[in-house]
Amino acid sequence: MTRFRPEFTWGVSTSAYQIEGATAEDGRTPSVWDTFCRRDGAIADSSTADVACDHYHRYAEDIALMADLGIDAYRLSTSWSRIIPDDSGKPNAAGLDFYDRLLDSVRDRGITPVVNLFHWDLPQWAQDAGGWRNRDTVERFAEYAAIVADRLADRVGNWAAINELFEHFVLGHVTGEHAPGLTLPLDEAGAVAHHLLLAAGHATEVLRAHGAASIMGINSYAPARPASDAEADVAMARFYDVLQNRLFTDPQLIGRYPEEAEPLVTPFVKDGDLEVISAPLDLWGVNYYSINSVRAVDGEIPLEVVAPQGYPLTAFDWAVAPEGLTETLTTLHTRYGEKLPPLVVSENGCTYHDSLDTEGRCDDPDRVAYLSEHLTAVRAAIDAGVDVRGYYVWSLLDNFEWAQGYTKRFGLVHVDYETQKRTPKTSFNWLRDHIAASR
Ligand code: IFM
Repeated sequence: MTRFRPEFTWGVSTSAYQIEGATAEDGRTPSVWDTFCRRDGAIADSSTADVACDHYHRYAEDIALMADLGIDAYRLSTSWSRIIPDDSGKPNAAGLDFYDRLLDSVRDRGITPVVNLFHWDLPQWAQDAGGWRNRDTVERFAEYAAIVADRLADRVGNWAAINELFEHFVLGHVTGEHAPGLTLPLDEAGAVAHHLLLAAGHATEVLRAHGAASIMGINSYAPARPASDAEADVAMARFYDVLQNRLFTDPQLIGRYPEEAEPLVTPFVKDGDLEVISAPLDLWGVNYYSINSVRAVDGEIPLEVVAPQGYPLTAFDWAVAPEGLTETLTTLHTRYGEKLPPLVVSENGCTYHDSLDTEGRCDDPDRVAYLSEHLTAVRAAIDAGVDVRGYYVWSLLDNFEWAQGYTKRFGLVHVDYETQKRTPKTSFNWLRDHIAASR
């Protein structure tokens, strides 16, 4: 068993759109994902998240599972269009009431809520006004942050503004694989990147003004390896490394864009923006799943990310490479030095073809191995001098995995989407014992 200090934070992460369901209840209006799901061919199994895990109605059962798991903290996201259903900016009382009940229930179980304000579900009304290409969306986001903070700040242990800016930027606005499904040329998409960062910075100011106890940034990281020794592959791997691992992190932590990315974003930067973007944070969240292999290709997008050779793969064809987590944590530590806040692994997990056996059990030994190896990788980084304060599994429940619909299961708990029955997997019991033993 990998040992951690008793004050190490154990948690799970989820997001509103992936689990809540109730997309048309109590005044919520569509987000870009509700619209995108209705586009032909957008979602692998043509599903929607209209019901998802029905967490909106079953949250008490899900929080009971968290309590059984023995976690310290629960990272969730709030749905912007549930809280602000239209462009009048007027808050929806029923939407806020839901998060009130949710946070109270989390607290009642002795678990600290970690609230993330944006996990990719932009209200459709904001998209109709230009979405993240439009600088005004930054102001709308700050207004939303103020409304949420006003209502919930007294119960939130730790805040985040935006989850995984890189994925939302690239999948949603460059490759079009995610909502809002745009395929903008990189230089136009630069506006999206800059406005996401600016929105996170403004929201941080707003949260501070509301007395937020602790705020973290969250990005996803993956070491980028060239697919071959060919010069073009090496150059593209280097460029992809800048896009994923530095484009969003450099401005947040050191207040400037990486030189290689300046042509993309400079046209959109105004005086004072970088000061807002680099507002000090208390923690830095690292979402880690895998390493990437990158090769150069001809085409508008001159690179392709492929599964690295020689590694076991998850059901997503992502390489199981725990050493990449140690590398990510130690690289952040050396690259940003004293500018780097203490780290938490804010997402880590895997998807396999999990199913129930005839006895109704869900045995997932591959996930147990994955989690165990990645915890050892975190420990290795700590032993190398990196300040890592916590580890959150993605995710508590099997859920709506974006463009993959329900075909990918990331949960510690199996969800039967027909009946909504929750069945803790072997990995759930393994992690519960692991957490208990490390207290
Ligand atoms: O499900 C996603 C989550 O929404 C963001 N990080 C990666 C997870 C797995 O793909």
